[in-house]
Amino acid sequence: MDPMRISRRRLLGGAAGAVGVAVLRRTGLAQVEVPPDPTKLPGRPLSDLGERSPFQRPRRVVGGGYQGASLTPLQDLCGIVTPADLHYERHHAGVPSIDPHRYKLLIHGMVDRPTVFDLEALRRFPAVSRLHFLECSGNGGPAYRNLRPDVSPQLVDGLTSTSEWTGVPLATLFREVGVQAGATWFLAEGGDAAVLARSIPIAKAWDDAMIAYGQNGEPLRPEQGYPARLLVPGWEGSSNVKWIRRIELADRPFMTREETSKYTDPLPDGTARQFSFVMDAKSLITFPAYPVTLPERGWWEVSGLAWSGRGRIARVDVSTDDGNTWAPAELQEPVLPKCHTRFRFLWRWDGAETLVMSRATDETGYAQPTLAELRQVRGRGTTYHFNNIRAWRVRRDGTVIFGLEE
Ligand SMILES: Nc1nc2c(c(=O)[nH]1)N[C@H]1C(S)=C(S)[C@@H](COP(=O)(O)O)O[C@H]1N2
Ligand SMILES: [Mo]
Repeated sequence: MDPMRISRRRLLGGAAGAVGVAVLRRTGLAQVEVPPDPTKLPGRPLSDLGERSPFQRPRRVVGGGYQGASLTPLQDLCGIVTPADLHYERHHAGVPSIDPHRYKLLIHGMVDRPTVFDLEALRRFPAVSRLHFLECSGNGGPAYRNLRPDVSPQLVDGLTSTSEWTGVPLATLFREVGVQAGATWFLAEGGDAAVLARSIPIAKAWDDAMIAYGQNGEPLRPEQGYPARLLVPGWEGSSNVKWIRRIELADRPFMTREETSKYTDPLPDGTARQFSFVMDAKSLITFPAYPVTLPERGWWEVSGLAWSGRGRIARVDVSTDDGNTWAPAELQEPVLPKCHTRFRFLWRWDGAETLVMSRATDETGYAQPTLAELRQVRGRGTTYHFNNIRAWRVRRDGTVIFGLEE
């Protein structure tokens, strides 16, 4: 056992925590073994490709209650960026293998100059790079269905990730082909076996949609749509069509499978919610969370992620007393629009059982609802957009489980 650990436990177990820490620093040093002389240890030689420390083995979880998905290990990440090899995946018929030299994107329909762009052509246009989250609208189903307490942040909400995306604004391509008057929607179609297709209002192209070919400083990963995908920042994952091969402009939506039988939600009043593009503000505490155990009472930093499809996160409030009182968490820079934002909150745990929760508010004033509030407007038949407040139950023995609600 680490002697530092023992002395810390013994000292902090005493009455005066602050004094304990001061004593720990001094006596701790005397007890710690001097580390081996590093000049005597041969280091690894240079390599042409880096890899993670063998002590770190973060992994996506394939499945985990979701179909055709692998989930980001949110609890293993720091900051806001998701390493590309841990970005969640969701696809309906596998990852196609596309030769970048044969890749083509056709833009046609209500345009003056129907055009086929190859990858080189796309890369010749002025590029933009932006950090944005991407989230599947089915994310958080376990939280909404409220089934079991032994779920990690990865299993609760692992269908969200943040990357720096590089590409050409769709507005640039639309100016190039000349959008005809009266065009209001476009179809985005993927080149995978699912031929996933979504209708997108043209306003999103004039706003911030892009054809992305870069992810965190390198070409897209195959799982993320290599060599190019549509990115519609802040909008539900399924509208960010990967392996994009065709865009057709029209004066109406196309009513594809993905916006009729799927990605449409029945509401309690018998109507359906369709084209629910925007991802509402949401937050998730990633520490402390199942399966960690807090080894002792005292000061802990609660940390997590907040995001909104409408813009920037304005504030995150944290409650450590079953939701009775809330206090603002610190937002860690950078706080970017439509991007994961890291929040931190210092908490002195007194050792009693309690629920720890976070509530995000975005710059439009929209605040994350409770499960009861969300259920009231969406009912129980819904299968998408679960942004209700999540809770972690910290028990007296320091174990943490997902806080199920009645
Ligand atoms: N062509 C194509 N695009 C697609 C999909 C797909 O199956 N095929 N899945 C969609 C869904 S449901 C989601 S949530 C996101 C997931 O993007 P990611 O795998 O890069 O995280 O891609 C969307 N784009
Ligand atoms: Mo999705």
